[in-house]
Amino acid sequence: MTMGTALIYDEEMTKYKLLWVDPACKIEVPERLIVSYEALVKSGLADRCVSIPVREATDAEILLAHSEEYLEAVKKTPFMHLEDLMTFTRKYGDVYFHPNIYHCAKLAVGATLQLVDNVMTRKVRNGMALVRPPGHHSQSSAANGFCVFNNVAIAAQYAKKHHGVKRVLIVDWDVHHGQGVQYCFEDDPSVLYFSWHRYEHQSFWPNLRESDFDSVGSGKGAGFNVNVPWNQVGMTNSDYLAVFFHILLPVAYEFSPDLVFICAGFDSAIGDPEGHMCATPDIFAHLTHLLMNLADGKVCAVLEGGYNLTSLAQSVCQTVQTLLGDPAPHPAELGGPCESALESIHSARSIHKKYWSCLQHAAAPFPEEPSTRHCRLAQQGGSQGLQGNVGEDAQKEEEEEEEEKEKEEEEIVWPEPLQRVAPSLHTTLLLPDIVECTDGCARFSPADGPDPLAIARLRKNFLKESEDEATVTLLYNLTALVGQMEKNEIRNGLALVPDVSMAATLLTSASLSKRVLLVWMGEGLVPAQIIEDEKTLVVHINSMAPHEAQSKYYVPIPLKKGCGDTAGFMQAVLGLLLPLGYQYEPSLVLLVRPQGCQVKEDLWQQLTCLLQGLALGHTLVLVQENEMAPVGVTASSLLGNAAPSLGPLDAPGSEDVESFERLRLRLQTDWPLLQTTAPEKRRSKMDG
Ligand code: X5A
Ligand code: ZN
Repeated sequence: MTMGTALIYDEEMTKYKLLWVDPACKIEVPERLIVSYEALVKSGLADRCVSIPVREATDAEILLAHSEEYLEAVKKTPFMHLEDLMTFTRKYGDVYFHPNIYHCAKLAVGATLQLVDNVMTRKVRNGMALVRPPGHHSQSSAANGFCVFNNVAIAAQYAKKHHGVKRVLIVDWDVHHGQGVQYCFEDDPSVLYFSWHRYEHQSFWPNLRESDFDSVGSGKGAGFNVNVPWNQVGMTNSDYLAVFFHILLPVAYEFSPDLVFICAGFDSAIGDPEGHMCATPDIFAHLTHLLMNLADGKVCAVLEGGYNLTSLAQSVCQTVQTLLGDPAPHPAELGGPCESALESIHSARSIHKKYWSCLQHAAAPFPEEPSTRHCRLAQQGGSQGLQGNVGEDAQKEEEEEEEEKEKEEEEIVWPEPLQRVAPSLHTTLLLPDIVECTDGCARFSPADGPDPLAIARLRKNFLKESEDEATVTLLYNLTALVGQMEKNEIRNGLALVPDVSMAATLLTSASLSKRVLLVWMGEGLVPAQIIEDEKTLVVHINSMAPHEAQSKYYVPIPLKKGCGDTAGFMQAVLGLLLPLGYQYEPSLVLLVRPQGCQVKEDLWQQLTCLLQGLALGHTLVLVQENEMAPVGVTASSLLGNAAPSLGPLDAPGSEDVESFERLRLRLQTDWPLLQTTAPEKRRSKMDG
């Protein structure tokens, strides 16, 4: 298996720029690409990727998403002089042409197609194309928003046509609505388009009614267009994660794509002059990670926007480093989503509940008539047309205003993302001698050999006199393994133990780890000695007989049909376990598989893979010794191989979902990332 990460870039795409004054377009500069690529080189990430050359897209390829008239018109631009370029540009919104942009636009599409070819033929697992011009605003017959050809839309059509891809997911995390992509696939159920975007009740560019949450697609494509409009600026890491946990991921898993595109615009990051959002660059590591177990790991990230050069370069690095498989530090300040984000989440969930079984139990839409919320159209000066026909005074004034704005933006600072060091030991296995070690893993042995003092302490504090030498050694080794994880010398591990209860009790009792997220699988009881408190959050999946504790650190998740209920299981993992885990911020994840645990292999792999977004990837899997079957697949997941696709999901058992929702109600005050809806909105005019 040669499963690397592709990086597709060519300096040629830096060779066009704005040739006249246009405040709306001046942020789209060649440096965007230069700094992004340089940051990848400087950090050593570029070297770790498989570098793949760009090519020009053919006419036939461009015509997959554009009209012949439009292509023919753009073809003439390399021969135009300034005046004609300006005139041509004026036909479209917030875009500019340059004699070399047609060439670059063909390379941008070609780069994206190269990425698709290499991912689909498994030459690489995933990859990123660093391109200019961006694509998601361009339409069948129109350039728009710095975009000439719709790179991702063309690539999605191409993947269907040339690689037999049946279902494509496009995740557009750029801060603008990729209306061009929406239009292209509006009635197409084979392409699921998800976009969040700054909207502010239609007052933000491109000011389209159809960017709101109630544009769900049409005809056969109804339900396959998911818009999450942001009605305020300043959205944070929590807001982004909440949308992933409660809208995008459940829908994406139910859809089960064969290929995932990311319209990877980074104007949704802090410091961006367009977005005015507050999510930090490291959030893109987690957003990327959360998508990497869809479609067997086939993820193609394609650059769209991003106009703060510092934020952009950092965000690009975070994305690529995650595609490469490095662990990500915990995102800062996960306080929970804001009220406005919760309203958006609520609206999107309720309008989509009739299309997606995973949202069936979403609350009803807000009572107000949605149409009353679209009347505030912006006074967006200077965003249409060119500066040329504006009087000189007005132009000066605008420039001064712009300068002022820029000064304000300069003051936005945020800490540089932490270095992400991958421990030298990735996956260690603690296995009885007779069990063979999986390729790519190392058998664990304590760094400095067994420490007699520590062993004596272990005997005295934890064990009954009766325990045999082998048990003592094993338990000692487990503590040593966890110790090395805490020091970041080892990333993760798997231990086959004769008594998972004893091992889990030891590892949560000793003050080894600061905070343990204990995920207990199956119907058996969590050992009574394990105390749920701020040092141990217990999530028991498929607890049919939970104990009474109402602690915020004890979360019993029932599954009536057992762990064989794929849809119910994923609903619990995406909507409860992950938000809890992200908010809890563990330093270690203990995933316990006791005897007789019925969980299906592919679900177990999804769970193992997804949990590695937590605790810097420090996961220790404890498997009851006679359950030997899952060692190989667990090790593979721990090594960072993508979990296999689950296929389209059915509806989760409705009794289970009802108990999930009761659980959410009980826990969401303590764990705000669990919220899926805004606190009761104040009564409107009706009561005077
Ligand atoms: C790709 C992208 C933004 C256009 C903004 C125009 N375009 N006001 O981010
Ligand atoms: Zn954008």
